[in-house]
Amino acid sequence: MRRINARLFALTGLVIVTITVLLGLRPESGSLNKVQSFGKKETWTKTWAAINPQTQTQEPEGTGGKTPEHEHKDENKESAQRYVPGDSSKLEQAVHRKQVTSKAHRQNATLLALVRNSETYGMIKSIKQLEDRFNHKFNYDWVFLNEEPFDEEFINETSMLVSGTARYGNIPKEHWSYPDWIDQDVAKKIRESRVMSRINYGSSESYRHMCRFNSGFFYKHPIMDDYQFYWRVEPDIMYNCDIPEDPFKFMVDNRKQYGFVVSMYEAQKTVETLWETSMKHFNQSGLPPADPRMYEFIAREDNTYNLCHFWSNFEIANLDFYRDEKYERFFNALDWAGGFFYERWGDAPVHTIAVAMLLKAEEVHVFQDISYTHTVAETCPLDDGMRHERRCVCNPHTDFSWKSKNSCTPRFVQLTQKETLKDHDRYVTAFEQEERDEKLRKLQEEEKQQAINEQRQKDRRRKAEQRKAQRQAEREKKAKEKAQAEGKGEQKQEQKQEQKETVKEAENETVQERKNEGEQKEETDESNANSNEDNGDNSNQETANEGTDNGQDSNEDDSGFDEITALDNEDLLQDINF
Ligand SMILES: Nc1nc2c(ncn2[C@@H]2O[C@H](COP(=O)(O)OP(=O)(O)O)[C@@H](O)[C@H]2O)c(=O)[nH]1
Ligand SMILES: [Mg+2]
Repeated sequence: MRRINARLFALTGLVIVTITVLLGLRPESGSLNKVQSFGKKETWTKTWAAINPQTQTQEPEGTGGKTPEHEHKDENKESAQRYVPGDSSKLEQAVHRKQVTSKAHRQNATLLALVRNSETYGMIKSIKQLEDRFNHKFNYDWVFLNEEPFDEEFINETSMLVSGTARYGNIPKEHWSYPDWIDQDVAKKIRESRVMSRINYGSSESYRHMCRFNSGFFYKHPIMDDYQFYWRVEPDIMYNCDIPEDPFKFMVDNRKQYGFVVSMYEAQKTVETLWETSMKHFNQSGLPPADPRMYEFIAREDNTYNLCHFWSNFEIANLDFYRDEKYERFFNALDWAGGFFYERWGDAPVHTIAVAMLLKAEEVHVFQDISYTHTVAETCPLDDGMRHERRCVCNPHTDFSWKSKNSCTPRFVQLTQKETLKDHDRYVTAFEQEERDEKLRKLQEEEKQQAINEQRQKDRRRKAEQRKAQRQAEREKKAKEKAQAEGKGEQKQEQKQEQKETVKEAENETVQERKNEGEQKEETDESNANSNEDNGDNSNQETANEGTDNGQDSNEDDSGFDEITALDNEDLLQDINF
């Protein structure tokens, strides 16, 4: 009977989910993201009390608040959550035990990578970075997980580089497949839709399994039972500074549950109904935000999701946070809603919403002294002393955390600064000072360039005036001399001939003058180009701007030149007096 009930509810749920998803794909579905949700700051408790009764149990009757996933779990508790020792061995493919040489005291922690065989050489780059910068002093274990068996090449290449024991785990099928309530045809159609084709990984099936695994299963792998903290590592990442202190120890000593280095905004289209689903779950479970500051970190004024998330490709966290029933129920609610397959929910926003709802600000840490690079983002300490001391090879001017408009870290720091960041003021002050310096430098450069241009224009006008006066004097002198030499009774025909010659001469002069001006301009352009080159590679933008400025200047100069020569010709013709 219970089974029939469960199937019936699963079927009803499936219909609801399918309708929701299809609605979610319509353009006006943005409103779905707006939910009746928790209020903020001082008012959130009130709001919570007010809205809670209205949003009570919308889950199928008779489940006692449990989703079919819970039912499934109850029936197969052992297989779904934990593996009996006999089975565990199948999931640990290989172990390369290393002699621990470090005398440093280690925490109960491991470095963890979910990785494919095809990423072997990206993975060893990451291992080398972390070993050189950190782990050679501590010899923490490495755990590698894969839904396919690791090949010999992967095991050989990676085990050679790690200083701690290397463990290779296979992911059980149940953790990397479709739950039975997901309509795979619908999921496929969504993946193949135009909307998804425009989203990063929107059409990928394996990416969805990966995100679901990282959201609700990585901590359930039997190998992970041996540890309390993990540090997530991906292939092809970089650590650009030494890490002299043990971040695991920092987490333990300071009672931190979750640590990150980068936070940023998620693509809205990947999480159309994630917020709504999450808030509904927390409302129904009677779980208001544990800390209004953390809620505010991810919520807009109107209680919708602001899309901020901790970038989970780096995270150091306490596995007990995920093993807790509160997180487990949250994940089950999301999994039941189907958004890992019907949308493209990432594990990063899933972890972030859980952290922001269930932890206090004091339990979350931003590692600002770790310089980390992954694809589009690189963090770099702004403090010169720290960078030099830690032999950093990163550029503080392009630090993602404080320089990118896509970074949520300043928001996190503003909301939680005193508790989470001792030297916040120093970072912010340095950042603001740098911005001011940059503006001032640009302004001064513009002023200098303007003064140079004005002076050049003045010089050119002065020289043109001088030349004009000189020519006028010469013409007068010639005319006088001629008049004296030939007397008054000269033939008119001769006079005309002479006048023609004078005009020709004047024209030649004008051509010559244009040529001179052209040469001068070339010289100026050349000298500008040289001075741009002197500014170095970083000034591309400025160089482009300067180029435009020069273009304008030279146009102005040309028009000045034409004006002057036109004036000359007019004077000349008047002088000639046909
Ligand atoms: N074993 C396995 N690992 C995967 C798969 N897809 C992604 N990963 C791993 O999951 C992590 C995130 O994937 P990645 O492609 O880097 O996604 P991105 O960081 O969001 O661009 C990386 O450590 C990948 O190696 C997969 O299909 N199988
Ligand atoms: Mg990656």
